[in-house]
Amino acid sequence: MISKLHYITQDIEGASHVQLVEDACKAGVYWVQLRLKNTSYEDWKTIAEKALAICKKYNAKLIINDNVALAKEIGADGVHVGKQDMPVSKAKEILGPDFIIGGTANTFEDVKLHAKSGADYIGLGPFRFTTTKDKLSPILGLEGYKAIVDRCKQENIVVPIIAIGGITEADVEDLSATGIYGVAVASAITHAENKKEMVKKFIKHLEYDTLKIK
Ligand code: TZP
Ligand code: MG
Repeated sequence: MISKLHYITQDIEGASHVQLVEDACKAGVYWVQLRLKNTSYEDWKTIAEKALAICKKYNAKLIINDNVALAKEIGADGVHVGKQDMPVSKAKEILGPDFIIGGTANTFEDVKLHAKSGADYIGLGPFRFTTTKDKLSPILGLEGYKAIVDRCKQENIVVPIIAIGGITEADVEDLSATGIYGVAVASAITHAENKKEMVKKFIKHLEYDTLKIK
């Protein structure tokens, strides 16, 4: 099952990606995307292996951003491919049916292509401006989500859509009303004063009845 709350790691002063993974899992997140930039394969592997051990301990899924080879080598739960990365179809060819594959989308056409290629979920965004990601695609806002989700309904596209980009817990109710399945956040959890409370708020808004909050 695809989680309704995805946590994405990010570069920050004072905490490593591994630490952020542990914090998020402790706070009650069950789905973590490890998103490293400008890191060598070997360094990324060291970090990813630690992150995977933590996720296993907490029964959380670990998704590797961009790096299909690494996801395969360490036996992560899945991979997330961006618009400039390997296509979902190619990632599927390499990883086979046992890995979760997510793809980034900004338009209905992107969503349709990923759905056709067999993506397990689609990260659709950005919702609003964020400094967490460089080279942002055009901002969608609530109207953008509504229009894309409506077209998905018309064309029977049922892949879970995860909203992303500058999302705070205060946005989740409105976003959910557009018909999206869940949300992916970095800053809102990374910089929360009390991560556990923040995760609880997200989960509450997402009506996350299937997950137990520790
Ligand atoms: N893709 C689109 S926006 C984004 C990514 C990875 C960053 C999400 O981080 P934040 O801090 O929740 O805006
Ligand atoms: Mg990418």
